[in-house]
Amino acid sequence: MAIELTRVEDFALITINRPDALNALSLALIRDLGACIDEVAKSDTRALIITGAGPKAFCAGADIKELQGRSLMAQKQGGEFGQATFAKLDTLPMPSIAVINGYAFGGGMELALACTFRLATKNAKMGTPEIKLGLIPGYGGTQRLPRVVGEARALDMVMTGRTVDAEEAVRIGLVSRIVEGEAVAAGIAYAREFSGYSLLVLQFARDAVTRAGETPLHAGLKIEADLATLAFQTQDAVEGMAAFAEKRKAVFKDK
Ligand code: CO8
Repeated sequence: MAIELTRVEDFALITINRPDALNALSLALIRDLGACIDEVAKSDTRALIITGAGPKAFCAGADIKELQGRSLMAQKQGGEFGQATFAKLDTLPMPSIAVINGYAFGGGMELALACTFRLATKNAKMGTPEIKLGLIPGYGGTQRLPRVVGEARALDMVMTGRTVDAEEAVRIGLVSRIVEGEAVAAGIAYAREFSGYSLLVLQFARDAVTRAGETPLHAGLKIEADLATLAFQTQDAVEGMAAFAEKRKAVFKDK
């Protein structure tokens, strides 16, 4: 299979496994990726980690050879299908982490951008090189990239197609951290930093923050007030505050 879904401890792991083509995304692979994300959504795992097989690539983007010669209609449908598949990550009940372990170009960068968190190994190289092919990003990149790094940097990346290394990526906020060692182990170590918290409240936090990039301030403050009030009403909030008062570790139940 060009895509593998496994479980490691409390976490789901999706590995894009097509290293001969630098894990490029064929349509069939995107379909299988969507099915894997649906399965993860129904599981009791605490986070989803996505990474690429082999030593060179997270994912080198859409399969360029497959794109060649497609009809306009097929291309439009393919783009919308890719967008919809990656958008499943926006509403996944658990946080998602892209561990960018090498090249993340085009659709690969867009997949990483759709994840809640992005980590980069030292050798990671990222970018949106579609312009060099006479294309523009089509799996959400023109919309998610400016929300993550700002309009000026997004225009710079999209219109020059240049490559960003791990150091620059962390500096401009494209990734949260550079990680050492083996990619999956690094993803798990990061997931452990939040996996003991309430999944419900983690969702409220993610949703409130991600809305900030797309909502006028006053509407965003209303969303924050509503989600903060919802969080306050959870049993996990009762437990968290009681645990603080009683000087013990909170035990959250996602309720
Ligand atoms: N698609 C298909 N095959 C690929 C891709 C790709 N994106 N990337 C690499 N490969 C293949 C190569 O063809 C090669 O195969 P083969 O051995 O059969 O010739 C193999 O992977 C290894 O690649 P290289 O020999 O090129 O490896 P290098 O280490 O020399 O170079 C690079 C690595 C720099 C990553 C180089 O492979 C490269 O530039 N790849 C293309 C990157 C790119 O342009 N990505 C963007 C693709 S377009 C896209 O993602 C648009 C998404 C939105 C679509 C919207 C539809 C509406």
